[in-house]
Amino acid sequence: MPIPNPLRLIGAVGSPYTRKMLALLRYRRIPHSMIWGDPNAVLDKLGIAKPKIPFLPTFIFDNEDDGREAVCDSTPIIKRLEQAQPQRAVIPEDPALAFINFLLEDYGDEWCTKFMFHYRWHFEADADNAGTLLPLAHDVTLAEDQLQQAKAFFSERQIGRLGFVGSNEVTAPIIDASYRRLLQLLEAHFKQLPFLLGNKPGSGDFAIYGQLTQLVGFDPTPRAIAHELSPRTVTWVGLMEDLSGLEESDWLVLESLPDTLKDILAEIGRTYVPALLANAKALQAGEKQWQTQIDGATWTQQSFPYQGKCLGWIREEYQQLSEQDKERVNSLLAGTGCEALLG
Ligand SMILES: N[C@@H](CCC(=O)N[C@@H](CS)C(=O)NCC(=O)O)C(=O)O
Repeated sequence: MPIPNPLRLIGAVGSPYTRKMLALLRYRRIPHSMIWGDPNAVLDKLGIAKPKIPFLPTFIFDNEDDGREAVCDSTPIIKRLEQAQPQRAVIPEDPALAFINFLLEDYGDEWCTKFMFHYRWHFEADADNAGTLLPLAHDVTLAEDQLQQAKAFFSERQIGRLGFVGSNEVTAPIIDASYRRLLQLLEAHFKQLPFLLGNKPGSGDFAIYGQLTQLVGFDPTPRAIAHELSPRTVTWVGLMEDLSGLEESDWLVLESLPDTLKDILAEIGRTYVPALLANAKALQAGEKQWQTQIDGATWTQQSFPYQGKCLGWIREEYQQLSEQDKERVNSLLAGTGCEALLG
């Protein structure tokens, strides 16, 4: 099916996945129409059936029977857009490089979001900021008493969800250290290259960018840390927002990626990989909770079926590679800790 013109999406400024996709559409020059709002309300108004959980962002595509369908989940949507429009792709043609990009995208979506959610609701100053700004993003004219009501309702619900991402008193220092390391690694990387894999962005850049829009631009604690540790990342987040004018350029070949990218992969291996593996093991055993050593401390959190699927998708992507491409991936991942994902 061709991409509707314009492609409508419903989302919020305080939603990292909305920002990921909006920047991606701009870079890809896909005509779009951004609807700021609650997908439930907007879809009801448009008379379009709702997905099981209408996440932010929700996209509206055409379906086979001449109707409209509401679709969520940014990663498969990115693939769908690549198939429909090959120009200005965000998935590399080289399958081995595409696999590394996929891993970076998954890390951005699933691990960096822990930074985002943790800092937003763990400390009082951040929770106070988000509690006020998020309801206003739905309606900037909201009356003061309604704003206070919405703030109380929303903050309580979100703080209650901290456990879903594994944020608690024990994991707080691990999350903080992991965020700071990523910023330092990105600072070093951006001295070499303007994007993760070369001179143009891949979907992995957009995933990490999406989370960083919030960490750098919305929540005060992680914003101060980013400004302290990585001026290049802060600037990159500003640039990523609109790359519609970036000239067509290239990714590097996998074998010539700088060590700074390998260091980022080693960070993924140090934190996200043990979490993915422990989560999958718990799901298999039917356990509702898991705990494992991450970065020298004990991480405890609820099992999360979606991340079980993420591990399955990473393995599927790897299995689809030719033997030669597997070898190329293996040699890049050797010693990073990410190789534990593959088999
Ligand atoms: N895997 C999804 C995640 C999207 C997502 O989690 N969106 C959040 C907001 S940023 C959401 O809608 N959460 C449900 C809620 O807040 O009720 C994607 O990549 O699009």
